[in-house]
Amino acid sequence: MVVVANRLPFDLKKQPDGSTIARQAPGGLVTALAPILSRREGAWIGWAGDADVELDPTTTDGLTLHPLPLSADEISAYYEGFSNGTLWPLYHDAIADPEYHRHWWDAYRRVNRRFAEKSAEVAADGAVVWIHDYQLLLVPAMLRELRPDVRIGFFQHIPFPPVELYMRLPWRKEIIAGMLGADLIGFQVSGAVRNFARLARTLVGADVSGSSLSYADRNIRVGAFPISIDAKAQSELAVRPEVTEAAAKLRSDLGNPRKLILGVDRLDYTKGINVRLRAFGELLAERDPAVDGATMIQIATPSRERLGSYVRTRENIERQVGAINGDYGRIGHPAVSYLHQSFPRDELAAFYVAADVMAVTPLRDGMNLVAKEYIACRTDGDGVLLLSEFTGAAGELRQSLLVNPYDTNGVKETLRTALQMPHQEQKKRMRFLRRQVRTHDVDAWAKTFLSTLEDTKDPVAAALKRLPAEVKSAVRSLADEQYLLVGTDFDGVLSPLVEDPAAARPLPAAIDALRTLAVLPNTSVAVISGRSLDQLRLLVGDAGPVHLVGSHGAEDAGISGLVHHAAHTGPTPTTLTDDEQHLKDRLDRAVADLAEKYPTIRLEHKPTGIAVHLRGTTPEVETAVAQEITRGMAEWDGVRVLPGKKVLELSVVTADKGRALAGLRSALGGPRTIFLGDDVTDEHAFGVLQPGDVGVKVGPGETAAKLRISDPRQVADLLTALAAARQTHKFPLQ
Ligand code: ADQ
Repeated sequence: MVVVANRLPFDLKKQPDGSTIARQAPGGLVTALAPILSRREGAWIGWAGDADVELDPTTTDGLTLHPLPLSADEISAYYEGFSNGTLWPLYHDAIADPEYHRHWWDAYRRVNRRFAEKSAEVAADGAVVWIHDYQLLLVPAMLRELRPDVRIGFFQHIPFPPVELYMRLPWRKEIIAGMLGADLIGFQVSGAVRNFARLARTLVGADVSGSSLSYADRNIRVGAFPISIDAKAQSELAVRPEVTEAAAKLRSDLGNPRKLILGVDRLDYTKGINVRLRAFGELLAERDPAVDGATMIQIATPSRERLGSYVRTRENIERQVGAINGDYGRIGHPAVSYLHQSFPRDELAAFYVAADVMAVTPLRDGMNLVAKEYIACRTDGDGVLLLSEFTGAAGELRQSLLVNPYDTNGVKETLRTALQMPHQEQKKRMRFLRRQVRTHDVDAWAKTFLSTLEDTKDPVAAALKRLPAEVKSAVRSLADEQYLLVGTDFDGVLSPLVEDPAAARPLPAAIDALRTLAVLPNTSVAVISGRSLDQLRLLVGDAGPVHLVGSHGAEDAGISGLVHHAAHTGPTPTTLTDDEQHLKDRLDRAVADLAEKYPTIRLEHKPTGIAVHLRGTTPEVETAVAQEITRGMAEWDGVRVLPGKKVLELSVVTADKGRALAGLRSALGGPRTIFLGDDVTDEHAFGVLQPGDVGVKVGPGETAAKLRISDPRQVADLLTALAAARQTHKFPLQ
C-alpha cells in the first residue's frame, strides 16, 4: 500500500554528518494514519517540510518514507497559494476570502503531476494507492493515466463545499475530473458526498446512481467515512500516572479553579477560537455565576504563519485574550491562559484530563479530532463537550452540547449550561460519547475505507464471498423468478442499530441495491418499518421507486407507483376478520349519517376503512366534522384515525408488518417474496410468507425465518448479489 499526502508523517532533518533524523509532525491526518501504517509495511510519499531539500527514502518501523522535494516557489504557490489561499477558504464556507491566481493553479498542477509520477514509480503491480486531501485533488486522474493497474482511493479530510460556492472556482471542472480518477472517493460526512455527486453530474456529466458514479466508462464509488482517532491508545495515555499527575499539577498551578474550560486547535480562522473567547469574556463581564471561579486554557498550535489571513487571525485572538485578561485576570491568575505552542501527545492528554469543559467551536470543520481525543481521555466518565454543529464530528457526537458558533447568545447559554451541568448528566452523556468513539475508531475507519476500495474491483464477487452458502443459493433461485417482491425492515437491517434513532443511516450499498432492484422489470421493492412514513422518507432518502410503508403498515404511501405483476387482474382482496368486518359496517353507517348532516363532505370506501374527504367544504364544516369524528368514532375500540391533508382516514385494522406484507403481496398478484427483518415485529412478516418465499433473519434470536445472516453489512451483500444476479437474468417478454 502506498499513502500519498502533502506531508510525510515525520519531519525529516538532514544532520551535519549526512544522516537524517525523523520527528513525528503534528496534524490530524498524521495522527489518524500513523497507527495503521506502523502495522503494515507501507510506503508514504510526501513533502518533508523544508524548502529545496533533497532527501533519500528512509525506512522507519517498516514504513518507507519517500520525500518529495518542493522548491520555495512551489511552497508559496502550490501549498500556501492554491491549497491554503484558494481551496482551504473556499471549502470552509469562504470564511476568509479565497483568492484565485492562475500562477498558483499552474504550480498546483505541476506539483500534483510530480506526486502522481512519484506514486507511479513507487507502487508495485496492482498496488493500492491511497491519496489524501485537498492538496492533491488532481493526482487520482494523473496516476490512473500513468498506472491503470493500481487501485486508487482518495479521501478528503476537509469539507466539500455547497454547489453554489464551489461553482466560483475557475478550475472547477478540472478538479472534479481529477478526483474522478479514483476508484473510491471518501468524504467525512454524507452532505459532502451529496455536494460532490451533484457537481460531478452538472460539471462533467457523470451518471449518478446512489453511491456509484459512472464517468469515462468507469464506475466510481463515493461515500462518507467519518475519520476517528486511536481511542484505545488515547485512553491508555490518559490514565498513565505521569499524565494524571501532570493534570493535577496543571489545576493546582492555576489555583485549583472551580471550573476549567479548554480549547485546543491549530491556529486557524475556521476553528472559531474567537467565538468561545467572546462567549467566555461576555459571561465574565456580566459576572455570571456560572463563570465564577472558572478559567480557560486556549492552546493554539502555530499554523500556516506566512499567510496574511493567519497572521490577522492570530493578532485578533491575541488581542481578545489580552483584553479579557486585562479586565478580569489577577496577578498569577489570568482569566485565559493562552499557549501558542505545539505539545507532545502526553502533555496534551494532561490538558484533556484536567478540563471540565472542552469548547470546540469551529465555523466549519471536516471532522475535528480534538473533540474525539477529549472524549477518549475522559476515562472517569465526566466532563462536558461543547461542540459546533458545523463540524463533521457533530453528526456522530449527538450527546455533546451542540452549538451554532454564529449565535453568540446561544454559545454563551450553552457554555453556561456546560459549566453548571450536574455530574450525573455529564456521566450519562459521556457514556454515550465514549461508546461512540470507542466503537468507531481510526482502525475501523481505515478498514472500512480500504475494504470498500477493495470491493470496487468486483463488488458482486466481494459480496458473494461474505455470504453463507444457503443464502447464496436462495439468491440464485430468486434471481430467476419471474415476479419478485423484495421486502425489508429498516432499523437493524438496512441501517446498523445506533443508540440515537435520529442518527441511524442506511448503508449506501444496501440502498443502491434496493434502487437497482426497484427499476428492474417485474420486481417490486418495499421497505416496511415501524417508523412513521415521514421519518422513513427522510432516512431512506430519494430511493426512486422503492415503496415505503410506515408505522408497521398503518401508513402506506399507496401502491400506485408499484409495478402490477401480470398475474394480478382482480381487485385487492380484503383480509378483515369477522370482528373487523362488523366494526367496518358500523363505521359505514356512522359516516353515512355524517354525510347526510354535512352534504359537502366526500366519502371514500376502502377495504379496511373509510376516508372522509374535507376538501371543498367550509372551514366551519371542517372543524365540526373533525370534532364529531374525534369525539365519536375515534373513541371506538379498534378504530384508528389518521389525519391527512383535508382528509381523515378511518381504519379498522390494527396494523402489523405481516398484514402490510401480505397486502402488498396480494395487491401485486402474489409474486414470490423475500423478506429481511431483525426484530420481533418482523416475525409477523415472516409468518405470512408462503412456501417458496424466503425469510431472512438478521442477527440472533428466535425466528420463523428459514435463513439467517449476521448484520446489515451482510444485508447489503445479499441485496447487492440479488440485484446483480437479477440484472443479468433474461426476462421473458411480457
Ligand atoms: P485539523 O484541521 O488539523 O485536521 P483536527 O481534526 O482537530 O484538525 O486535528 C488536529 C490534531 O492536531 C489533533 O490530533 C490534535 O491533537 C493535534 N493538535 C492540535 N493542537 C495541538 C498542539 N498544540 N500540540 C500538539 N498537537 C496538537 C484536518 C481537518 C479536520 C479533520 C482532520 C482529520 O481540518 O476537520 O478532522 O484533518 O481528517
